[in-house]
Amino acid sequence: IDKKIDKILQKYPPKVKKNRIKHMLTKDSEVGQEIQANTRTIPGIISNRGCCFAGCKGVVLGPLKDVVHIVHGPIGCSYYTWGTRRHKGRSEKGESNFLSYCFSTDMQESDIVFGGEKRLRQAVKEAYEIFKPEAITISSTCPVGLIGDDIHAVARDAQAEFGIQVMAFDCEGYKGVSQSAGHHIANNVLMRDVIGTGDAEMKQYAINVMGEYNIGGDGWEISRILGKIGYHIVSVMTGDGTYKELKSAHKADLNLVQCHRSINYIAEMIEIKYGTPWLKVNFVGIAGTIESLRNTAKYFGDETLIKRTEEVIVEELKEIKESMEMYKKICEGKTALLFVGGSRAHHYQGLLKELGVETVVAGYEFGHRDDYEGRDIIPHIKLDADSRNIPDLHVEKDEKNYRVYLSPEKLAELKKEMPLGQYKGLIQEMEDGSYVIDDLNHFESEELLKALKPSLFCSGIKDKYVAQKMGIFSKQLHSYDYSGPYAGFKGAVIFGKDISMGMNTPTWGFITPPWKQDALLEGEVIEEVAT
Ligand code: CFM
Ligand code: HCA
Repeated sequence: IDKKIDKILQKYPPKVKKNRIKHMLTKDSEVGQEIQANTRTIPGIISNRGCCFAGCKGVVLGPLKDVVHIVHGPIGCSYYTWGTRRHKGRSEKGESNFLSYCFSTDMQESDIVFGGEKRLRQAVKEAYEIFKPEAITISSTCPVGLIGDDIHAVARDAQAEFGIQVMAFDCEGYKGVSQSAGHHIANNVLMRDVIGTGDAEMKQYAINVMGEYNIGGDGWEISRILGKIGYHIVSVMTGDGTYKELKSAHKADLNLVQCHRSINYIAEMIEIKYGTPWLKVNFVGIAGTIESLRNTAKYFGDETLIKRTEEVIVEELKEIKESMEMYKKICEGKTALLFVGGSRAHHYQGLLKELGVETVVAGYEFGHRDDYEGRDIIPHIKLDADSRNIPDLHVEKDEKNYRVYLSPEKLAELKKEMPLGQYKGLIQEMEDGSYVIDDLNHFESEELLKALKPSLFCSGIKDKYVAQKMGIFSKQLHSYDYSGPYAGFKGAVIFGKDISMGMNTPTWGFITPPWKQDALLEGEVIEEVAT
């Protein structure tokens, strides 16, 4: 690790330094590099990570719009995440959309002491009677695991009584080391209980778009392009998605994987059980979008589809060319620090490069080593107690529904040309000399901002304002600061516009951080006199 980073680490006690240094590297393409990831955050350190419940209910399940998602827990777990992730959903006339609601059992002290099952049964009953959803999910928060409410028994009984699927998720916040555990738990139940239960009619070029959550409308822009080319989108997992569509996802001819971290379990399991291969795509950035579209068309191998893809690319590029050139002129030469959950710190690097912005630091909150180093290292990842806690779902070939779209020979040939069943990870994208840092914390973020003075800090709500008070523009790459879409062709222009405005506003020059002006606390210590 180089001097700048070492200086930051000097402030730590030796044991902490020894731990943190394993989560950092300076990119050097001459050597194979390893990074530690998906391990516990050191107690006492404030990092940006969320919890297992957030990854399960908030990330993977939440966007399914025709489902009522009941949170079994105290109200805060629901309320503080109610709509903040901005996974948008809209429905045609007559379809249900419960996304704007917040369903919680609102556990009180007496439920914690005497048990909350009765309250949960009542909540499921009310939700069914009032909303008549396609399905209901029940997600556990921390106290539920501690007091031992049997959410599975409640789900079973409700399913028998109401005749709709009721699924229970053991995603107590404290499980695992981050949101990532929750993704896995959600993936397992959706694979076991939903995917494979439907029999929808398939059209030509049937695909699923996986790991796309329609934040700020990204999924809509991606679907617009894929639809224009002529793909039949069977399901989106899970942005603006439905339970109804998910049931037939096993019948698609190809799975596109946008966010590898959150959905790779389903992608892998579908391939084993039903034979459908998955292709790693990235629809953020123009080059990424074009490459993803070309690979998808090539998989199907149909000349008309390949030709149509090229036509759409030309048409779309024509529309955005001028604006992208203009924003590039404004952004050229700037630098960025990216710190997001498990995929965007990788996905946004291409788009930033297209706008002339160099990524000097990038890292994930909770990505695993394969998200950094590529899937080839998966067999070498050491399992620790925390990962062992998250059950793997074992699936086998479904003889009746297993289909082979391409011959094994053709598939092997294509694998040499495109990331089919493969992900190369974030590190390979980085320039030599740039830093990769896992599970960055607030102290390190502030020190890095001071040392590197980037023009752009791409992160989330927890640290955005610290950067801005230092005079550095911060763009939330989670919620997009209420803007978007940023994916696809049209999204690239919106992103270019947003960061051009943000970095160049004269405001930053007028800011003096409050802690440089005044002492944070004022007053004098006096002896209290009893009256
Ligand atoms: Fe995947 Fe996501 Fe991300 Fe993620 Fe998330 Fe998110 Fe994210 Mo926030 S699924 S890993 S758990 S791309 S909610 S839509 S923005 S941390 S980088
Ligand atoms: C989560 C959701 C989050 C938080 C974003 C942030 C999101 O992890 O529970 O910290 O700004 O994208 O909404 O990642």
